Formats: sequence, structure tokens, C-alpha cells
Amino acid sequence: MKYHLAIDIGASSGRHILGHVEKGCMMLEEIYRFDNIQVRKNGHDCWNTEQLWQSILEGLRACKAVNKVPETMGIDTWAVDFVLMGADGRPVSDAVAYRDKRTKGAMEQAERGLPFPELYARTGIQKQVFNTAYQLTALQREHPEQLAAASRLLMIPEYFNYLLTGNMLNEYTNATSTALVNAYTRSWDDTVIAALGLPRRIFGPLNLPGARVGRFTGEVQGAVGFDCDVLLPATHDTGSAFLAVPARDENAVYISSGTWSLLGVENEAPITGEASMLANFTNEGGYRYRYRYLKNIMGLWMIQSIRRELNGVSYVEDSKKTAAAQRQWSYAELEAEARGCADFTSRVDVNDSSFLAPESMTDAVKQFCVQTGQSVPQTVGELMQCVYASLAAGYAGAVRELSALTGKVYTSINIVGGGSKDGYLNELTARTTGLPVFAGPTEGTALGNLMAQFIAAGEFDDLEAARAAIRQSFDIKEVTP
Ligand code: LRH
Repeated sequence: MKYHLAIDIGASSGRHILGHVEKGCMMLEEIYRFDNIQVRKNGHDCWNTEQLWQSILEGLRACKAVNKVPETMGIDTWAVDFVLMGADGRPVSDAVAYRDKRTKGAMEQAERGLPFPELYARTGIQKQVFNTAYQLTALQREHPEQLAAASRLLMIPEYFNYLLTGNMLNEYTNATSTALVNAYTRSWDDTVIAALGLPRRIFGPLNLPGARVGRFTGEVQGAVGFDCDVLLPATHDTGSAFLAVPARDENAVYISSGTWSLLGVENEAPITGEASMLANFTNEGGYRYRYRYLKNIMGLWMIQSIRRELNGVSYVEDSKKTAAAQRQWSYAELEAEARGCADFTSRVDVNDSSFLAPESMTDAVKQFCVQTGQSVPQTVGELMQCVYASLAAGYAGAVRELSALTGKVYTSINIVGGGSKDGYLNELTARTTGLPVFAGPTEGTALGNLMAQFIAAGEFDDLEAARAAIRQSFDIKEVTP
């Protein structure tokens, strides 16, 4: 049996998923799962890269322990975040997390170098305060010495690939999330980079998914007990997730549902006109140069945050500690509470910036209701109902915008990712959009990562063949409006 391994790391947890192909069906097996908890470092919320690296190694050892050593492996993570590397191959920056507040004022600063309409016309990337372009602008203000000392910029998956193999490779799909890649030439945009005053030398050649990074270093082989080919999947998790959507036809809207809900379609060409810019739709680079035309919607982050607050835990270690909670809420219990308050009518705009990284999500939701003259949720059920229904309303609004921007009528919604397990959200989505929802596969991102490896290994001839196999391999639930 030939195994391939996806290491899929999201903002709150990571997993090692082994995959193989048997009689044309794709089979997945979760080998290892770990938490992703940020740390406070040098005044910023940072990814704990050391802890993540140890978890990556631990999961590799777990493959060896069950005697299922993969022939190839690939890593995908959330986008936009990076580590700057010095000429000696060591990091010269922390891996600051994208919700950290360092980017305050960075958009305005970047705007002085390059007005947003020009940036959008060139890159097609939405305006989000956490885009790499703005993080680098913020870094330049706070730590110009780090940029001066940097010889390369590695996105998070590329940093781990470097630790695994000793090779530094930049990958195209994740690079587009920096807002520094030209949507038409599909390579780094020198004009944008110069206008923002960034050093061109830190951006290496762009490699496509399927490319080989290298084999494990001797040290890694010693630590995990085997050697393996490291490949590039679409290293941006959303790029991998969209690969794994079992769409029936060209009229399906995709949602990759996790910490974020990424709602959109795949296009052959970028859309960078004014209407698209004003609606803040993005054109992220996809597998085989397709464009993911989508909108970021706040997503399960809101539900995860409220649950953490109720349970008295934080997503950043050793900070913002709340008092020990009376009880621990499960997602299923929160969903049941929401269902019990189905007639609660207050709604929030889930894309309001107050929900990006609030001290308390619960307070932010209540505050929004106060400011908009709506009844303020008093119970857990009312709070959850408000968030659930607001998310579904956000989806419906985005589908309407998408239709207007592409001139197409959409007839179904495919949801992949962990959030596709949320039955109540699926029901509300079907009801609010009036469209049938097809939910699954839940491991969409890891599957997309594996599909790039399966194709590179010749298990499937091409993407069409791999996609055709998804529906016969996984259970897809249909929810009618
Ligand atoms: C989802 C995701 C999304 C980005 C955000 C930073 O995990 O990669 O596509 O916009 O994280």
C-alpha cells in the first residue's frame, strides 16, 4: 500500500491525515491531532512554531509506529503569516499571528505608498488588515532591523518544509495571499513591492503545487525513523480545501468552513474591476492557476470564541486568563441552545471589524446589538442563535453579491471542512439562501492536500479524475431548504 501524508494545520488545531487510493476510492485515516495555541512574545501574539514543529515530528513518529510510512507528504496551513530568515538560515523575526494588533494603522501607511485601487487592480487581493503586505508594513515601522537582516521570507508551511528538508521554496497559492503577487503575471509584483518599500530580495521564485521540496534531513530522519519526499500541495489551506469540493456542476458556490468561512467559486481569470473591489471579493491563486474568487466571512471563529469564553480558556497561552468556568460547554450543547431560541431575531454584521480579535466576542456581539438598537441577547441560547443566524445571513448576502459580480445564477452550495458537520448552520444556510446545501467532506483541506500528492504520484491522471472520485469516496449530506 502506498501512503501519502497531509499535515493540515489550522488556526486552532492541526492533524496528520494519511491517505491512500484503493480501487479508485480515496481513503483517509487520522493518525495524530494536536492543538495550536498561540504565545505572547515580545509584545505580540505569535504562533508557537517550536511547539508546532514538535507536533509535526510527533505525528511523523506516529506514522512510523503504526507501520504506515508515507512515500510523500505535504503541509498546508492558514495563509498570510510568515517568518523572516537570515542569511545563516535562522529566523530573524517571530511568527506573529495575523490577528495580533501590530497591523493597526498599517493599511493607512501602505495607502500612502500605493493607493488601494491600484493595489487591487494589480493583485486582485481583498483588503484585510492582516494581509502579509500590511504585516510587513507594520514590521518595517516597528522592526526595520529585522527586514534589513532578512534574506528570505518563508510563509508558515514553507518554514516547516525548510526545517524538514533544509530547502527554502516559496509556493504560488500561499504567496498570492500576501497581496504582493500580480494576478495577471502570477509572479511577485515588483511595482507593488517597491511602492511599499519592501526589499525585493526576500521573495524567492514561485513554485507550483506538485513540486518537490526535497527529502528529510539526516537529523529529521533520526528523529522520526524514516525518510520521505516532501511535496508542495496548495500550501494555503483554502487552496487545498477548494480542490476537494465535490461540485456537481458549474453553478455551485463553495464554502470552506473552519475558523473562517470562505465563500466563493473558481474562475479561469481574475476579476479586478471596481465593483469587485468595493464588494471586497478576492482572487486568490489556486491549483493549476485557477482563481478562487471568494469572500472571507468571520465563520466559526465567532462560535469558537464564545465557547472559549464560556469555558474560561484563551487562544493565547498565559494571557487574558479568565476565572475558572462553572461548566464546560460542548459545541453540540451550544447548537442545542441556539435551536431552543430560534425565534430570537437580533442580527449582527459578521464581517464587522469588531469581531476580528475582540477581547470578548460575547461583549462584542452584545455591543453591536446595543449600537444597532436591537434586543441584546441575555442567555447563551440567544447569543448563539444571534451568531448562527447572522452567519447564515452573511452567507446569503455573499451569494447575492457573487451572483451580481459574476452574472451567474447559483443553484447549490457545497460546504467542506470541519464546519460542514454543524447541522444547524447547514439548515439555516439552506433556509436563508433558498439553495440546497451539500455538506462534506469534513476533512476537505487535508483531502485537497492529498489530492495534489495523489496526482503528483500518478494515482490519478489529473484533477478532474481526482475530483470525480470524491463523491464515491465520501459521504456527502444533502440539506434541502
Ligand atoms: C483560513 C485562511 C483564510 C485566510 C486566513 C488568514 O484558514 O487561510 O483563507 O484568509 O486563514
